[in-house]
Amino acid sequence: KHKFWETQPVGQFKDAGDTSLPEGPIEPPTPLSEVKQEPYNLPSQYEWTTCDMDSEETCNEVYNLLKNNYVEDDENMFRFNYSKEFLRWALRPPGFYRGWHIGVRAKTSKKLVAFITGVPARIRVRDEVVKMAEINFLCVHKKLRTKRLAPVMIKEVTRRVHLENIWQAAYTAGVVLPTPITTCQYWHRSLNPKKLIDVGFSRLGARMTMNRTIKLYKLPDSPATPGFRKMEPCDVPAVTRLLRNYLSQFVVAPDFDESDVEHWLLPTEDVVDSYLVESPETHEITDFCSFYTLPSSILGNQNYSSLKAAYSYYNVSTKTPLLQLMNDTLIVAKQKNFDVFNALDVMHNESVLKELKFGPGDGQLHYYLYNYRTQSALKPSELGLVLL
Ligand code: YNC
Ligand code: MG
Repeated sequence: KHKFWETQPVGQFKDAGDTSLPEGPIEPPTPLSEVKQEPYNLPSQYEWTTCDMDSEETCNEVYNLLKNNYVEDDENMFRFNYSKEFLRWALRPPGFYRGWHIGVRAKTSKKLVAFITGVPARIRVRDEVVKMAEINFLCVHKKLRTKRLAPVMIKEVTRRVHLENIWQAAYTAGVVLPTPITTCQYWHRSLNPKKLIDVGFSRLGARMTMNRTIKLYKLPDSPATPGFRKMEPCDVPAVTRLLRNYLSQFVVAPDFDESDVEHWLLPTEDVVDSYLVESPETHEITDFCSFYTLPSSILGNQNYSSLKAAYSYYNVSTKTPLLQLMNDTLIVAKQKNFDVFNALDVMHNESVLKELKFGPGDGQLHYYLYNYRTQSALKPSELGLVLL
């Protein structure tokens, strides 16, 4: 059934529920001298290219490939439209490897036709901090689908990760592969219900009018929590402490240091937004929330071409109840003109989603580890990792 994935060191469906298998690496590392030194072979019309995301021209090519060929919803109404600034942020974290930004070009036209990326991360699984690659942006041009190009790209990124002496990876996908560590659901909170209904993202509820719907989703003009403010560079040490302490309770979570927090969580315009609560009395930083900006193209609508979506990222509540913190997050997202706020049922999110008027989406997001077995599947609430 999975001709490629059956050959890979991932949890296999036939082993599901076998508790005799130990948690940890499925295969041991091999000596670096035994890692294949040459790239895998592509069909003869194509060639490998390393995509330099510092180059405006290359970044444009990647942007356009993804804009036209990346992930769509099941009904092909929307397609992710990651911005160039977002791609630069996502692909250039501390210690990134340029060689992990892998493209495929047509040899004659030099047109970019496929892409896959990795970035380095330290991810903790229970008590073990493991160096991993986070794999993302796997994309094959629509005209080249189902030709088994994806397995070659996955093998090539794996080879380049191995050359850096890294043997594990984390990734998410909307499709079921062998074998998810957990399966999460997206929830959506309407901020601009009229537009969402007009473009077919949501439907008017039973016995609801447009005016009642608009009223239902109305939010206050400004956040309610005293001391709620945007994160600044001087907050990096305090936010790192707060976040590290919070993430320590989850089975799988990133092991963030200050340079990671600076990169992943300091606000970057139209890419990532972070807010915190600074106690007006003690000036202690007690709570934190963040979201990233990922618009979708609206395919074939007369009136609208883009859906402005915010995605919940990392949130920490120690003093302000999570419900109030997330409500303030919705308020700033509304102020910034987002149409919808999305969140997965990871960490403690599930406990507040319904009350905040999120509705469950269709389509699930499966989380995977490469060459690392977990004893059993996790609950989404045991997962402390958000991938982009
Ligand atoms: C997928 N999303 O099952 P089997 S998510 C992984 N992730 O293999 P072909 C996938 N594998 O089942 P196509 C996958 N989708 O026969 C399909 N596959 O064993 C597997 N879509 O290859 C599939 N982006 O080339 C099958 O299929 C084999 O032409 C079939 O290409 C697939 O970024 C794709 O959804 C997804 O652009 C490129 O459909 C194409 O259809 C496409 O014949 C729209 O491939 C965009 C889209 C995926 C977003 C993502 C995470 C990717 C993770 C990849 C795995 C990483 C492993 C770890 C590597 C480092 C290890 C170290 C150390
Ligand atoms: Mg293909």
